[in-house]
Amino acid sequence: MIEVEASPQYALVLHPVLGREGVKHSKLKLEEAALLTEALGVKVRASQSITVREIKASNYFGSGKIEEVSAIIAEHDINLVVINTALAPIQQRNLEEIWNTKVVDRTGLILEIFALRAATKEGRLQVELARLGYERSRLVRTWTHLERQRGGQGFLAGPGETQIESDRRMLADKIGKLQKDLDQVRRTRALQRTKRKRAPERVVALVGYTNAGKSSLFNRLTEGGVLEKDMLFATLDTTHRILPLPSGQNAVMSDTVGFISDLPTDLVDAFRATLEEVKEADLLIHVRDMSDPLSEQHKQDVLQILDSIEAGPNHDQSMIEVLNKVDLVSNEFRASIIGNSKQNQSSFMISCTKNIGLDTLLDGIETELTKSDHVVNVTIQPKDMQVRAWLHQHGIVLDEKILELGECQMRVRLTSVNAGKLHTHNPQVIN
Ligand SMILES: Nc1nc2c(ncn2[C@@H]2O[C@H](COP(=O)(O)OP(=O)(O)OP(=O)(O)O)[C@@H](O)[C@H]2O)c(=O)[nH]1
Ligand SMILES: [Mg+2]
Repeated sequence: MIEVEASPQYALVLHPVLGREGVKHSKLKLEEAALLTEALGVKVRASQSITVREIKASNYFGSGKIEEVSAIIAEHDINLVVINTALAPIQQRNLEEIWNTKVVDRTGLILEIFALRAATKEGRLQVELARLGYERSRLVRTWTHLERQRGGQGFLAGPGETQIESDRRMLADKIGKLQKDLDQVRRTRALQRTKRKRAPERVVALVGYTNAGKSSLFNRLTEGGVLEKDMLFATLDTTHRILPLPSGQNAVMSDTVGFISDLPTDLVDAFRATLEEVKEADLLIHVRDMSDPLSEQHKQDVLQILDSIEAGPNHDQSMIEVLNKVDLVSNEFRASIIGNSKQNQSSFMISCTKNIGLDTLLDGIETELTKSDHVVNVTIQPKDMQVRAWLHQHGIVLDEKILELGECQMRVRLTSVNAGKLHTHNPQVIN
């Protein structure tokens, strides 16, 4: 059998600089776009920031810039141009025609990466739904002038698939069916979540910008087994593992998809169910990459996304900040971080690779989780045994003894909400 090699993808990455974006900032954003492109398994042949004085409705760039880019495309055999902004469908299509290459904007790029990474059924359905939502606005697009370059179900796939999608009604049907499948998968997930909620273990969810080190921390603190890689969006699907706490008790930790600035709304919507988990966690751990020059801006991006899903400190959810990768920062910078974190008790400096600060962080997690807990001593009469079952379900039983007459004595750790419920509904059992 003769194997036909797919033609290689050589990408040109462009970061449009509008207004007064600083040189340093645009350089970093360009680097991020190049990393995103590489996360697709595409080779970046050239990359550059490109000043845009006025956005043109039809082609985005003015004719001079378009010619400059044409020259780069010819010089480097480029067959994919990534433009690090959101393009209107018409702009994208016109540029594809002028340059005779594929053109992908930032949203398309992120969706494509998600399509590649999604491994679970829910993940795949969510990405597919987001992709169709994005494609719906681009139905007029024609791919026929572009040869098929890669298989798979992503955007860079060939014309066969997109031709089908050019039928609006079929697309609507497809979206409807996907939505139904997704609802089914989500019902199962909600059920699992309810089960987890009923379990006494608290849930600690890792959140943060992509590549901050969430999975690395997850693997250090739990049995792990999650992929940690220097690649944007290495993790897409959520994983749960037992998190052993210093006192010997257990919590559950979840590792999930990372955030990025300008996360496409279609994607945030599609991943709402995954993000629900974040929202319902007892504690969030915001992992930050302190070696990243845009760390502060990424922090703001993460807080904003959390806000948009009604999670995080602005929504009464406890959160710890973890300053990761301190092994990579200068001594001066580290000293300044220490200075700042002294003022902020819920901030921990760590390095996953050098094993720095992990024990202190674990203590901090336990303290935060049990901060508002109440330890209650109870004696339950045989007629009240349903209270015993409730306590086992909702609390952490620290000690339990059955007395001769069948009474049950217990010492139980309860969240303040559950302690309140016990006081209201079964005050007779409290010693
Ligand atoms: N030097 C250094 N590298 C680290 C540290 N923690 C994580 N890394 C590296 O950073 C890269 C990204 O780590 P991950 O744990 O995959 O990051 P993530 O936040 O899960 O990223 P996504 O799943 O892609 O959102 C990997 O190459 C890690 O080895 C650290 O403390 N120091
Ligand atoms: Mg990860």
